[in-house]
Amino acid sequence: MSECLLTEHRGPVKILTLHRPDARNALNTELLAALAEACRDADDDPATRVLLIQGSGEHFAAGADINEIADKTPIDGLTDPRRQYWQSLQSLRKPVIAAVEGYCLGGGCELALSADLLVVADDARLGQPEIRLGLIPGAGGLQRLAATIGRARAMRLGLTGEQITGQQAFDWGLASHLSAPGQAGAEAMVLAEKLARGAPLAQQLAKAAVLSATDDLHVRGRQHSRSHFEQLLGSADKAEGIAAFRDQRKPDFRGQ
Ligand code: CO8
Repeated sequence: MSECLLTEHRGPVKILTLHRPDARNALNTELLAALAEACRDADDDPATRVLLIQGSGEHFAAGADINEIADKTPIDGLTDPRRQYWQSLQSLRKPVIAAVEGYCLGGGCELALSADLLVVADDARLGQPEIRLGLIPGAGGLQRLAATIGRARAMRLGLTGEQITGQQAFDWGLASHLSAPGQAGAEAMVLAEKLARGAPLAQQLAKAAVLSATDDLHVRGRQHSRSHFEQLLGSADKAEGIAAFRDQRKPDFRGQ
């Protein structure tokens, strides 16, 4: 098992903790692979009733690993296993809860939005900052935002890359539960234990019913986004966006 992911069974709840604290738990391929495998196993394991995903330390996840993205080209999209990992993470039958503290950005926000229930600390910071790197979210983040908080707010987050607080995410209907700072994991655990006492088959079908009205409608849009994300990997703007992030300066985008 990867050192990037901590796993723990607490009765019927499987807790998966993203663990790259030095990189704000950025989702590199190793971490995504481990997470996808652990989630698939938990989904197939009759002893597990609920999955809980959280970040170690003070943050959930600051997105895909920018150092990996820096070297990716559009052609990598043909061989990159991450597409499959995301697919696995987004097709689980059992209830998934995400507990969000601190930064929850980019692919980290897409992961949190893929969860069925989202517990956010009121001072958490959520957003899709990919646009500032000359990219777009590649795992369905903008479709989910549009379906959840509407066109205007999805445009605002997608085009500006600005962050919102956990309180705003809750007020906008993006998060299902709000906690005090530092309490998201504990509150998510209480929720997970409650769900674990529920009827598994009915939960599975209730989840499927909600997804049929939200996510399932956007499958084609998500595939487009993934392809468009991969296209942008070859742009000069992406190289400039990542260079600017590393140099801690403002990017000079040229539309190339
Ligand atoms: N990738 C890799 N390393 C990161 C990332 C990241 N996303 N975020 C932070 N780090 C690293 C920093 O480089 C730094 O490393 P070091 O100490 O070695 O210099 C360390 O974590 C701490 O970061 P900061 O010093 O910047 O910490 P701050 O507390 O000042 O700021 C922030 C934290 C606000 C999170 C800041 O680091 C930041 O803006 N990070 C980038 C956020 C971002 O742009 N995320 C989007 C990435 S692109 C993406 O997610 C595309 C998803 C596509 C998914 C589908 C395709 C598979």
